[in-house]
Amino acid sequence: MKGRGVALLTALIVVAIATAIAMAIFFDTGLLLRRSEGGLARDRAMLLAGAAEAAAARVLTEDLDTGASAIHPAQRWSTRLGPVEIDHAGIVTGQLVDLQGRFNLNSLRDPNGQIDPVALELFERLLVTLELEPSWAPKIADWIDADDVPTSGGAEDDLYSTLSPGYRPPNRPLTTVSELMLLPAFDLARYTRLAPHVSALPRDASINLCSATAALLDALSNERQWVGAEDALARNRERECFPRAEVFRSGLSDAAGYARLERAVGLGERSRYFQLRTETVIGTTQFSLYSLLRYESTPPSPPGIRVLWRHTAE
Ligand SMILES: [Ca+2]
Repeated sequence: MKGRGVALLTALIVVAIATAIAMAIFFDTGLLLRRSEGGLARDRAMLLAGAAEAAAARVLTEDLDTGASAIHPAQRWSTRLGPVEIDHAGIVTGQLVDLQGRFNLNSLRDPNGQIDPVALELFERLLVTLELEPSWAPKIADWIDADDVPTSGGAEDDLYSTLSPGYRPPNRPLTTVSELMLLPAFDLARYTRLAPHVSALPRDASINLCSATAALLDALSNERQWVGAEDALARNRERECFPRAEVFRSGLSDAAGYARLERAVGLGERSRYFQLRTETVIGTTQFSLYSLLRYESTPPSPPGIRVLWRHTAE
């Protein structure tokens, strides 16, 4: 009887081991299938996003080639693309945003890599308008200016190297706004509030007043007029550029201040940097892609749109 008991136990153990191996193979195969499906869906999403980029580039080129004196959100480029359902592929939606309607964080750095005091003051006013601490302005300016010498209220190597783990500020222009999340204590709530009003563009990107956010217009004029009245601002923009640069300038009490801002950050009515946000749904999977587009018109090349980068986060 004892021998039969051992044989039974051995048989049970063998069955248990075989079951465990079968389960492991089944699980691994399932995982591999899911991974392959995910990879395929991602590839398909990238193809659809590429198609959305081509469509957006065509609309933008047509709008910008007309030689219109102003680029504004009442034009066709601002209309949402889709949602378009493509058989056996997925659903794609695209939205262009004029990035020159935001404060360019890289304008905090002058052509020599030093902090521009006029841009710094404007950024402080923008933070206050958004009910964020203005003390972030010198910290962000030090993050991107060329030197390692902290400005008043700023922070350089001396702070970041004492953190655990320690790191160093890049001392170069930002490539994405999300880099701000690397600043200690600059949390998601602050980022979410600030991000729609700022961009990370080359220094030649001036502010387009026709698409400037309400908070940016108020920071520029140093008056509280449009924050809280966003609907009225949108209504003024239903047909044409608003405010026209000349009207905005003449409405300010400080004409010299306008000239200083114009020199520091550039003020105008045209744009050539746009963000395309593409949302793609494939089965149950959703992808977001952010493409930075620049309109280029340098003869003898024909005018057109260049994609400068693509990111999965803003
Ligand atoms: Ca620095």
